[in-house]
Amino acid sequence: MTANLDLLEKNDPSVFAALRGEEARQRAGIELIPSENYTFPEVLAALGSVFTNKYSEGYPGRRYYGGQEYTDEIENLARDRAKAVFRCEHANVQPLSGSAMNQAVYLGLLEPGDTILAMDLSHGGHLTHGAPVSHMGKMFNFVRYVTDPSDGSINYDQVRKDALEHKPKLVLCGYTSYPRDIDYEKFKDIADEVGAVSMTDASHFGGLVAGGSMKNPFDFGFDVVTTTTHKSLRGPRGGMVLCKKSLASKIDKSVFPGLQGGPHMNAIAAIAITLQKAQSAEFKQYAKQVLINSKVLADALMDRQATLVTGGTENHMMVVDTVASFGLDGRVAEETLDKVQITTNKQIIPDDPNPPLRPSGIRIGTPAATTRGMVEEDMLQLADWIVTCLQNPEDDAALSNIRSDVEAFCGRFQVPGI
Ligand code: DSN
Repeated sequence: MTANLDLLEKNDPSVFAALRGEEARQRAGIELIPSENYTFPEVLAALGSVFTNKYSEGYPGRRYYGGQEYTDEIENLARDRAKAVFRCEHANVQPLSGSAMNQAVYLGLLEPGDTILAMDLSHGGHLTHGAPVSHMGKMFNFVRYVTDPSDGSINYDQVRKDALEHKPKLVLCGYTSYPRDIDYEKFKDIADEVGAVSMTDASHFGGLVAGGSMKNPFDFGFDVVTTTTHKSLRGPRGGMVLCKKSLASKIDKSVFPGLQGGPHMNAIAAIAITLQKAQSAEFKQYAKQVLINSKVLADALMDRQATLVTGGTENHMMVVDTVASFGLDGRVAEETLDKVQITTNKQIIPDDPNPPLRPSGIRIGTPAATTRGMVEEDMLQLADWIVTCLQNPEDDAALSNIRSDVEAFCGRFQVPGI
C-alpha cells in the first residue's frame, strides 16, 4: 500500500497532495456529521485491493464472467455475516450505495404509480423517501408523513390515519435527520392493517442495530430493512437490502439485472470485513458509547441554552435550531464551526421557513468522534466550544484560540487507518 502511495506521489502529485491534505484535515478536526465515520483500517486495505479489477455480474455460483472463485467466496461471506448480524433470512450486499438500495426495493416490490407512505424530507426523511425532486418521488405516489408540531416526534395516530386514507403498498420508517427512536411495533401494525410491505431504512443507525444498542426491526417482524454500510457501521461506502426469504428473489432481480451492472467487489470484500468486526465485543461497546456520548452532548448543549429539535436525542444525532438558539442560520453556524475545525452540516428543521441552503439548524452526531475514542468528558468540552463559537461568530481572536485548542485536543485521539 505504501509503495502504491509512493507511486502516486511521483506520478500525480496533485491528487497525492489533496489526499494528504484530507488526511491532515481528518486528523486535525472533530467530525460531527452524523452520517460520517472513520472506517476500519482493514476496510481501507480491501477498498484499495485487486478486487476492484474484477467484473462479477450475477450472484455467487451464477455469474456472467469467469474467474469468480474468490469473489464468490467474499460475497458469500458478506451475505452470511449480514444475515447473522441482523438476524434476517436474506441479504443482498451489491447495492452501490444508499439511493440505489432503496430504489431497488421500490422497483422490485412495487409497480410505478403505487403508493408509498414515508417520512417527509423536511421532517427528517431522506431524498429517496419520496422527495418531489427525486426520480422516485416522480415515479411513485409518495404520501409523506410529518412530525407532530407539539414535540417534533412522529405522531403514530396520524401515520395510521394517513395509511388508512391512502392505502399504501409499502410503509417506510427510517430517517436521515430525526433524533428519536422508532416504535417498530406501531409501524408494523399500521403496515399489516393496510396489507402493506413494512420497510425500515436503517442507514443512519445500522451500526447501532448491529452492535445491539438500538432495536432491530426484524425483531418486530419487518419485511425489509435497508442500510448503508459507511455510517455507524464503519464500513465502505455501499448499501445492503436485508429481507424475508419470501422477497429474496424479487430483491435480487431488482438489484441485478434490474438496476445495476457489475457490483463493486472491493466494497463487498470490505463489507464482509466490517460485518465480522460488527460481531466483536469492542463493536458492541462502541455502539453503546455512541449513544452515551450523544445523550451527554445533547444535554450539555441544552444546559448551555441551545434549543434542540424534539428537546433531546434517543439516538446518535441531535438537530440544533441555531436560529432559536443563537440567532444564526444553519449555514453561518456550519461555517463558523468549520473555522475551528468542528465539522457539522446545515440542516432544515421541521416546517423550516428558510431554504435548504440557508436552513434554520445544524445536525450533529457522535459516531465518528466515538470511533476516535472520545467519551463523556470530551462531549462536555465539545459543547463548550460549539456554544462559545456560535455565541461569538464574529470574534476572530476567540475562534482562532479555539481552533488551536481543537487541534491540540485532537492530537490525543488517533484516526484509525491514518
Ligand atoms: N447524505 C446522508 C446523510 O447525511 O444523512 C444520507 O444519504
